[in-house]
Amino acid sequence: MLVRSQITAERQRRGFTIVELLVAMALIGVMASMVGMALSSAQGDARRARAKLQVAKIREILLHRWDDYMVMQMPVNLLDSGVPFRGRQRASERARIRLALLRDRMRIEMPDRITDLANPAQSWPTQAFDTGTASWKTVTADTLSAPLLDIYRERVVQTYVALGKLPASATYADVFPGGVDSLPPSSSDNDLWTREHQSAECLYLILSAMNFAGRPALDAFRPSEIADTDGDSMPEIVDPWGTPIAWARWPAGYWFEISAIDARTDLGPDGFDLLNASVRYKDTAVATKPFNLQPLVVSAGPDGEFETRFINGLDPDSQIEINYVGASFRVTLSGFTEIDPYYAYTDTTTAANLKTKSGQGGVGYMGDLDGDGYDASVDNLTSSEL
Ligand SMILES: [Ca+2]
Ligand SMILES: [Ca+2]
Ligand SMILES: [Ca+2]
Ligand SMILES: [Ca+2]
Repeated sequence: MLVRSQITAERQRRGFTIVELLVAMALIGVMASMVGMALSSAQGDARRARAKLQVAKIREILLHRWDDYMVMQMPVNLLDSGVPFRGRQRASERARIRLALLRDRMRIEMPDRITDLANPAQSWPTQAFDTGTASWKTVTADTLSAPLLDIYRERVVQTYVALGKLPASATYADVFPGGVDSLPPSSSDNDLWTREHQSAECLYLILSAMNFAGRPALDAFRPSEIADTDGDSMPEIVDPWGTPIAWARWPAGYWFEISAIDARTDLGPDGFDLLNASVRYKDTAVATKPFNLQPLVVSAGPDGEFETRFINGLDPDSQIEINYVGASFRVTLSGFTEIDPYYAYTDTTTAANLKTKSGQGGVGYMGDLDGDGYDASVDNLTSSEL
């Protein structure tokens, strides 16, 4: 019979063989990597949850303003040389002019690109059909007042004045010395505002001039969530992976992409145009009728890439950017012209085109835009999926 001390001595003498040691080390390695994977996936989950929360918060703040526009009065003035407009179509013509003014006001007050801020309220030389005289008449709409535009512009100018990049006497035009169309994409060749991340920078501007739940909207974000990632001194809200959170005011292309969706049926009619007064209804050549659009807020996700059309204002493929007041981006009929939230670059005359490759010009379109075989938008977090 072995006594306890003999067993202990036997064990001590044996020690570990090389094989045992190697197995133990391999096991420790596997366990360590399992713990590491669990930790990093927990970290990834936590980041996704945080990004979701940010996107939801921004969406809620934007929708708060969005809803105000539904009932907002517009200075519609249906007069023809001082003679009141007559005829049954009076209501729908009024609604059409109101829609044009309303969209212009939304463009200015909820900018998602620099051109929205660079172009002031437009005058809308319009015509309206008077059934009383059975003729088109030139009508006038009063000039839109958009006080927020001045606030945004002043903030941009003061940012650069404070940094000594512009003189104290500078005006908004000085931010674009070569004109807004020649704005450089990145800050390597410009020390003022740049196109890169412009939608995120516009989003920050909007939030900076807004109250939400009785407090400045920016109070809803921690200082660590605000950064200037592209070095042009215009801040952005950044997601947990350090990428600016982008947004699109009229993301019609987001819905064109999803072929299973018939936007008009599934999203309902344009909530701002209850009388179906838009030019798109009148023009039989335009198949895509307006549907209900809500703002789209997007985090690029863990890969930091959007692959979303125009969301950065930088189109990697064609370097063309939608300027909503530009003549070629509007819909026009019988001299009546309106801003077109449903604009897509190529042939927009059939709904089918908007859902295929040729329709990828729609704002908010997500997919493999750079054609490298990988769709970097699949891990994006968007407000439409909340
Ligand atoms: Ca920028
Ligand atoms: Ca910036
Ligand atoms: Ca992505
Ligand atoms: Ca790609």
